[in-house]
Amino acid sequence: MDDRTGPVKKIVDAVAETVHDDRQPSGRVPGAPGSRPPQVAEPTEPRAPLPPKPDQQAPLPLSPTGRDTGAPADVRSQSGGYLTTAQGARLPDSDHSLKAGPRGPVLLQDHHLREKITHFDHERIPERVVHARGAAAHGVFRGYGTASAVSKAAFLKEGVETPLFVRFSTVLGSRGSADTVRDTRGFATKFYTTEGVFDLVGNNIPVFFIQDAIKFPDVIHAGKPHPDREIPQAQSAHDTFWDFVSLHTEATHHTIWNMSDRAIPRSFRMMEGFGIHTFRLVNAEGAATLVKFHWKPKAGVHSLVWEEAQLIGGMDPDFHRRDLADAIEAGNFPQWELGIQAFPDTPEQMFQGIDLLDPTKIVPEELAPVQPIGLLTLNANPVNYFAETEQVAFHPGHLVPGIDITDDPLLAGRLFSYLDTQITRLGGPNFAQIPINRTHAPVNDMLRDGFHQDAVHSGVAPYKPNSLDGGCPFFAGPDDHAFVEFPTPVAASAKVRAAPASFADHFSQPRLFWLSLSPVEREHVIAAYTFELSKVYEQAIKERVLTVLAQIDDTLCQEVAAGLGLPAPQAATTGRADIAPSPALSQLGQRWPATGRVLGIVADPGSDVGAVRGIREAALSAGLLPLVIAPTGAPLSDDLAVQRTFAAARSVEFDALLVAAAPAPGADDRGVRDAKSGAVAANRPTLDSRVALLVNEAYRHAKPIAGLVDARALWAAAGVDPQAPGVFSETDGADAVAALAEQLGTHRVWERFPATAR
Ligand code: HDE
Repeated sequence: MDDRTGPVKKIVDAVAETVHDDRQPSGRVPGAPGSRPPQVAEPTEPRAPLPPKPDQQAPLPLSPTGRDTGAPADVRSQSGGYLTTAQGARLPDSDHSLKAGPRGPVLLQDHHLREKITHFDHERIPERVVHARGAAAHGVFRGYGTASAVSKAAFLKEGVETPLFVRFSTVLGSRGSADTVRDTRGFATKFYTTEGVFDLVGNNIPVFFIQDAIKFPDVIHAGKPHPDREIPQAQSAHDTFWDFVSLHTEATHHTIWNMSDRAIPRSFRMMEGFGIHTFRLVNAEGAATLVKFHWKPKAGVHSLVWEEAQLIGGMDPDFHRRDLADAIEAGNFPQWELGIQAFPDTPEQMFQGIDLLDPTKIVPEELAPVQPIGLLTLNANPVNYFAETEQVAFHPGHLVPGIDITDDPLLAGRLFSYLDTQITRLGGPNFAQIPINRTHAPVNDMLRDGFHQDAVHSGVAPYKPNSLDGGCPFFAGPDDHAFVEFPTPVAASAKVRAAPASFADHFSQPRLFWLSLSPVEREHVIAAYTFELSKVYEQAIKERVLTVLAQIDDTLCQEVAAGLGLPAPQAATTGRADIAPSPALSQLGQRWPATGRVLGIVADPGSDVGAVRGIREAALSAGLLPLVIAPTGAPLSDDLAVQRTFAAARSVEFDALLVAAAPAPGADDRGVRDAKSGAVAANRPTLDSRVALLVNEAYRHAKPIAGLVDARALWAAAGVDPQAPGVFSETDGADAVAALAEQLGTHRVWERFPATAR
């Protein structure tokens, strides 16, 4: 079978064209709401609907049964220049109900009113019971061929390009909650392969809270808001969460990851992804290999600091989805390598003493290196959030030949849950026919009828065996790309409700994680536990969590206890395993490209416009996204627009700052107008206090900052030590940009605030 035929080839080519297409005129700021700017006056002439923006892509116009329709890409969008009813009848007015005279009453015969209101009444569908808040993008996966020895999956072959759709999410919050809460992130990928859809439904943390799916309702009920007052939203910092995880200690490993910087990512683009469960790959010869899947971001793994995450929650609750969409619109396509850790498929399903069926355990990369098998590029934003991001339906049971499951008891429950939940969420059993869910492989499934049936099946014999339809459809053999379950031997046993003995170790891997972190990262873990437990009301729960922490590490336990003002329980050192750290678990210690990072350039009307223009250009050539921050929105010159005003800007939006001027207080730099105008203004009446706050925050958040000569007056007002690491005083704008870009390779300047001895 040709790996790239029909619709798949079409979308891959389209995607390849967009990858190489310079859609983003250099220097354009992402975020335009439409493909053409509006005019000031209300338009008077009808015209056809505008096309999507160049960075956007709709699901391919395939038939519900996977056929290439040859239709234009926007075939499903609205058409015509006149307002119509749902039946296509043109309407003369949609501003007034039909009334018996201008003063009423309103007439029941107003079919347009009834249609409009009835449809509106039913616009919402149930949000996902978990992972309700998400953002997604289209992209392409290119196989390296390196997995072909272990898997016969067609999409993993060398050079094969497969369209895909990725949805990132938080777990606990409702659909409207903030992006930057402390939580696990979902990382779900739908590959539209030639052999059917393959869904890799993973998270950004490599372990899970529970070992058995039967506990999922428990952990989620504990993490969701309290059922009486429905607070707190999208957070684990409350009694029920800590009550559960301190009693059900298999949650300890996932919990310590949640208390680490991993739970407050800087961007979806800067997260690792993990399949968590061990999967079973099967090659062309029928041999099996156990594997764990990893996504490694090309941009590196970076996080926010907690104060930033909290500020952003209020300032820009859409921070992560905006970041993803903006990056794609600006042509900074996020990329991840897919990799596998491979293990022999032995009857014990253990690797170096680690139970591969236990989803609360990792295998350190130092023991089993992650081997790259392909590259994911996200290169197009969805055209419509509801149609695509909301309606996409993932399912770990969407597998293709060459990728099979193991007996991980957590995975077993998921294989039931995901199909079941879509029936409520998407209103019936035909959700696979929704455009974003349509497979790109031919479908002849004999599933019939049901709500929202979009296919028009022909023939009279949707049953097997039949003769009326010539016995069709036929069963496929392995040589015809059939998905044949791997004949895993099942050990003779008795029915039990029990876990294997190896699942009982709940603390050695949380300790492994703790020991593998750098001192700065450990400080953050201590702070996170202390913060969360300070929000817990019941003393007994805090004390119980401390007994769990005592099993992980003495310093961790003692520091958190000190922060809570409680005595640290006796350390439980007996049985604490002698553990070698895994450096791969730390986010620090490597350099990464700075592409796509946001640079704030502070300027004012008195700034040397040529210098600011030079800074912008240098930043764009370094792959950064430069945003000019000035007292008002008035352009600094004809060709130098302002993207942020002092009143609207906050440091959390920027990865680095370049201060090109020391602006005098703006007309609105008054506490009565803007509370950000604080005490600094009184001390330094010649400087705008919002800019001082901007710089001070960036400094505290360990971000690189640079100042040109004129700007240095700001350092003292902003509480910046000019000698501190990552503070650059340059005379030349391009040099300043180069220094900042270089420093962004390690993301933050932690050397500015050395961690105490841990
Ligand atoms: Fe999920 N999970 N999950 N989960 N999960 C859902 O499916 C469930 C688990 C994950 O962007 C739901 O369509 C059970 C592990 C992601 O649409 C639901 C168990 C991992 C997403 C469901 C787990 C995940 C979901 C809710 C315990 C990482 C979002 C709506 C056995 C490997 C996908 C939906 C998206 C979504 C059930 C555990 C990841 C209810 C029962 C482990 C990324 O079916």
